[in-house]
Amino acid sequence: MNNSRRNFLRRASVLGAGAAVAAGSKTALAQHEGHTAPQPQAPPKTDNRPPTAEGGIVPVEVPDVPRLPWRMEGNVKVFHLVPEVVEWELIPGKKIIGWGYNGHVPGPTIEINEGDRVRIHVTNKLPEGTSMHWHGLEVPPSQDGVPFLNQPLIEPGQTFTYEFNVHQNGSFFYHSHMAMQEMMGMIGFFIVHPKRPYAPKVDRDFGLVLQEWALLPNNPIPNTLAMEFNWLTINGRSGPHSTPMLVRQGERVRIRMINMGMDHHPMHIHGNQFYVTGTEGGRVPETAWYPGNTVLVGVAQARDIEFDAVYPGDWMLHCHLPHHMMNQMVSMVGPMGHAGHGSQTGKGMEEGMGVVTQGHALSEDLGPGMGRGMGMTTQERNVSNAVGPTQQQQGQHQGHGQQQPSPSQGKGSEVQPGQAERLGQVSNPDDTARRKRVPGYPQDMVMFMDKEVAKPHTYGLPPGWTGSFMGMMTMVRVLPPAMYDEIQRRIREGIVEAPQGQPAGQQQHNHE
Ligand SMILES: [Cu+2]
Repeated sequence: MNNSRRNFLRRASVLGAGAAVAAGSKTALAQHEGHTAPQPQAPPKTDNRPPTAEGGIVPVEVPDVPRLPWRMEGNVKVFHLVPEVVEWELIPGKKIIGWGYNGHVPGPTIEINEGDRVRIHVTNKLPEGTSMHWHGLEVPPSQDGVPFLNQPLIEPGQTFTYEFNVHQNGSFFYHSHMAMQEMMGMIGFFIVHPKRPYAPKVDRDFGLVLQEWALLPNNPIPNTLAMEFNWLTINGRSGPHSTPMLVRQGERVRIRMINMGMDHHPMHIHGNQFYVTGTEGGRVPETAWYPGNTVLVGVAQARDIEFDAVYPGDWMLHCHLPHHMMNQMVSMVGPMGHAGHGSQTGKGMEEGMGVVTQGHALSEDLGPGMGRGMGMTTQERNVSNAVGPTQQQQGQHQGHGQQQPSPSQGKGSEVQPGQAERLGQVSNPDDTARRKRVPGYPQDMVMFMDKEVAKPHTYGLPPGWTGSFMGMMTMVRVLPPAMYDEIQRRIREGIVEAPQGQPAGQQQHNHE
């Protein structure tokens, strides 16, 4: 799997180099079969150049996702999609096995022009049947991809070919039309550039695919039945591993977002206002644009936003559902770390998200834990923030009650003993025992991965920046020209350095 993925990547990068295109490409080799005479001047037979680098339209950048190569056959753009099992990393060290296309989740980006005729061969390498739906595109019923309604299933090993004209423009996507396969990751962008550029023109055009995954500890295969999701990704990666979008200060930016999952995502950008300029139905007339800094990208929807990047800075762009702003959340964060009293966490992760075999879900036997047990503790603490300590707790902590100041709390504390616990005022962070008695503790945790996720694109970020990036989070870096050029140089030369210098707040701000 890794190997084929690497091969795909290598091929993609070779193709990206332009001239040397045909050399390593199977498709190209196949095309040359039967040709005996050398064709040194022959133009590349496959291509993944942006289709419309001229005419004021910029190619779409989908961070961490390649563009699907294509070749011309007559006047038809020909693509080849391969549904298959894919292994990849959400963040360094967190591997997952999903289903995608051509070695990627989400699948490679199809990018064409309005008016193109496309032919898309789909070779199914999955162990079960699949089919392709071109979401939002007005195609003949025979090409619409609903199995049994419009076509037979594409069985394992089979190739099915779709062909249609595209008369629309906008942010569309392709996906498997098998519901559970969608939740294994089977989606990709299908971007159609307009014949005439939208006004005003943008300088940068980005694409973000929003997905979610339910992953039990030590299990790399997404639980597609789940209704709760603990890993949230943009273009297949969770924060802080998502590659930042780089913008030169003053550029006009478009960001296209599509969502295929069980939840809607309110996508919020910091420090900027944008207009919503497009939906899954295409361009929104300018008279209907409305400003915002948060746009709800519902399931099966596309939303395009545009703004002028005039404020230099590193601006977060993230889903604002609190549970979508973290990684690896396993049920309730707080009680997990507590040994002691409360209801049972469940017998172990095997039972988690599975079938209840002993009594009902809230019974003594299983408790509301439903498999939260991870070996650290067998019971949960009382989790309600609305009530005071239980009788049991009060009994255990005699001497810490409101009426009886404890010796430890007498030292310079202005807060009444007991009261502090309720208010969450723990003056000494090392007083672990006391912290644990504060209702609701702990909630948020922080993890730093500066080195692990360092890329040329992260150059200049403050040490520790990764502590605030989790789940469905990325950022738009609006960079002064010199810094922008320096990072572009580092990308070209492959220079990767972990952050250096002062942590945030201890350096000079570069904006007013
Ligand atoms: Cu979300």
